Amino acid sequence: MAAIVQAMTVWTTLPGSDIQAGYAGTTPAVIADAFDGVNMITFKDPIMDDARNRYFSDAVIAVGITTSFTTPAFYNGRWYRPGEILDADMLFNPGRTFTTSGGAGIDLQSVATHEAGHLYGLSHSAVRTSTMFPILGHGTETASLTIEDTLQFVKAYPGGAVITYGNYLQGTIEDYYGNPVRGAAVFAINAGTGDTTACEYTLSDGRYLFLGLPDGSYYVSIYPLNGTSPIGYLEPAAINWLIYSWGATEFVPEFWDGGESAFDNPLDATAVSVNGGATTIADIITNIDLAPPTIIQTTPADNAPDVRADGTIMIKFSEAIDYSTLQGNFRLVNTNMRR
Ligand SMILES: [Ca+2]
Ligand SMILES: [Ca+2]
Ligand SMILES: [Ca+2]
Ligand SMILES: [Zn+2]
Repeated sequence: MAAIVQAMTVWTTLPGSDIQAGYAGTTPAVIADAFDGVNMITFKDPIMDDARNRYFSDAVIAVGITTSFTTPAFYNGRWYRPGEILDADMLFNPGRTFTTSGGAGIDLQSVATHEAGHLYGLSHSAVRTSTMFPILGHGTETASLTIEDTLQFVKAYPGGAVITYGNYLQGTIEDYYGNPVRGAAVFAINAGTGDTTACEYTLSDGRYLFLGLPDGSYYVSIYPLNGTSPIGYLEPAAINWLIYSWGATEFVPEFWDGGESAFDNPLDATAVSVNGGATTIADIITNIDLAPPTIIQTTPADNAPDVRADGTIMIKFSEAIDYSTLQGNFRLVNTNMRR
């Protein structure tokens, strides 16, 4: 109980945030109902029990599930705004072993702190050291919060002082044609240490906002959620429903530099100064991708004989491709016509 309570309150006691949460007691209910208005934390929900119904895989340690509507909705006697949370439940996998003492098992408070972030509405972060990174860190690493976690929470539940006096680092990510680049991961990298301090994702209009970054100099970089190693294998589905619904956007990763254009050197980086509650702007125009995708592997191999015309052909490219461009550019040649 102490570990769970600590996991819930480590967030709500963050300086600058304005939200209250409290323990309301135990319940005889077993099923975590997403619409019962009870924010339940359970180790017994049979839906998580791999041995019985395998609704969740063995790999799942716990889930934090929030219920909200995507459009304004009247429910249970009141209106809810889109995205407003009306129910939040935390379900631990009954098939896993947890510990609060460093013994055998998974550190309960570390898992609960991550899931508590979800209960408060936070998405997964692309900052690998953060508690909200989707993959559990070692030992008790995620029982405490990083600057990234703190910033995300305070931005979600800001006290008036943060809104009035906090640092703003913001901008728009657009392509060469002025179209917004949605769901791009934007990183604020400490120019002194090279460490990634924080991450945001661009909204549907291509805008991003870091609120309350500590004073300092930062590089701003963008990276697509393309499931590759530099982005921690993250894809839009791993972040949140909204970004997933927009789909992944492919673009060339780059830094903000003083002369931003669609043709700059993606490695040119200019640090921006963030301090004194001022608003710092860093707009990025994504670069025209001049490197075409190349074929790295085909199955069957090129020029392989006796390939079945109704078999599966697999082609692996060096990067994501526009599927429609394959039409008319791919054919099987029958070099050995026989009847
Ligand atoms: Ca519930
Ligand atoms: Ca640039
Ligand atoms: Ca550029
Ligand atoms: Zn998670």
